[in-house]
Amino acid sequence: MRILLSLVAALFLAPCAMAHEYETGQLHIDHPWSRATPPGAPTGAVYFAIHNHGQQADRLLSADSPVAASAELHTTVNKDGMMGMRHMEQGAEIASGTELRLEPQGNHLMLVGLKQPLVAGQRFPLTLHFEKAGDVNIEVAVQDDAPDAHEHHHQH
Ligand SMILES: [Cu+2]
Repeated sequence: MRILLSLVAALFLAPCAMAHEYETGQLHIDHPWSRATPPGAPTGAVYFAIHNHGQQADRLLSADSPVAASAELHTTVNKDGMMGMRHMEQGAEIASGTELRLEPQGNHLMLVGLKQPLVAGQRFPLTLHFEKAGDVNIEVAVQDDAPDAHEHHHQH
């Protein structure tokens, strides 16, 4: 029950449109955001950081969102000078005391088969599936540009 309550509290105590975060059990999810997409774009990407401040490792297994046919965890790889993306089929482990960062040019959650354009200023729901923490519902803020990495930790 405490997990549910703290999640609800995080939703209502985040009045700032540019910065929001979620606390669920051992995991802290910082500012999920997505870049706006042009009409007809087939894919989008979601970025956020997950910090595990618990004693046990957890694993982000998969995700889904009503705005896309599927959501895949991708890592960016440089193969012979060609940038490519690889689907992390086993998900990504978040060891105790570490952070999993999804950010431009790095790991990201790819929205495949976008059903609607992602419009700056709007939000859309996303469900993260964790091995231990279970399903966590978050909202992704759509932005024109990347949030200032230094500022958004302190905005409230
Ligand atoms: Cu990708």
